[in-house]
Amino acid sequence: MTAATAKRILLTGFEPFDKDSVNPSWEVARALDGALIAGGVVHALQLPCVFGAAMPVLDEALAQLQPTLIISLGLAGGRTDITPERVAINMDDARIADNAGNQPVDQPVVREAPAAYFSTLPIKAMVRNLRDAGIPASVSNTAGTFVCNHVFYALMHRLARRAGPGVRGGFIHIPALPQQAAQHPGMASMALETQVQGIRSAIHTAMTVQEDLQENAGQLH
Ligand code: PCA
Repeated sequence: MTAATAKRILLTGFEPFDKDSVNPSWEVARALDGALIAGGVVHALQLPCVFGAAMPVLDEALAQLQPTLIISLGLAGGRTDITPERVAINMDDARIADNAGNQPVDQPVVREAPAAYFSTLPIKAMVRNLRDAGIPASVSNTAGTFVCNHVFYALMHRLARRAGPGVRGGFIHIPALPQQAAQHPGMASMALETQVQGIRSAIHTAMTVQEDLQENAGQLH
């Protein structure tokens, strides 16, 4: 298997937002750029943290690359675990302004479209394999209502309508880096090296596991 014959994996991360100088989602994506994982080659793409501007960038990459696997990464400051997201909702409701000053309230991501889409990644198998590798992980049942959920929803809407068979996609939120947590005493963090190892494992799982595990990952609230 060479890079020329490999399947294409699109891995996106976001630019820094909310006055941060770094976003681990982009640091992880670019660390894996060019990696060959389970017969696929990773193409890293940075997305602007701007409602309305992120999707055109992703759409262009989808059209050019025709990837068979798309995983978008985003920072969830305060989370302890690598968290594959279960569901994207058709709702933009921004608690803070995005990088262009937009702060939509209760706007649909896509007008007259379904309320939600489920990830088509094997999220439970990903979590199981991450834990087995000694990396904290759990399924998340909400990607929030900011730019990450916006991109996740729009991606799943695109895939539901146009993707060929076998094209899968979804979203994974990741914790802050130690250098970020150092500015917010008490905040959880995970070293970049561990995050990169974790996302490499998650990609490997997505490339190799067709049927997700039937394991309990429910939450009471
Ligand atoms: N996290 C934000 C947007 C960009 C990012 O990395 C979010 O969770 O919506």
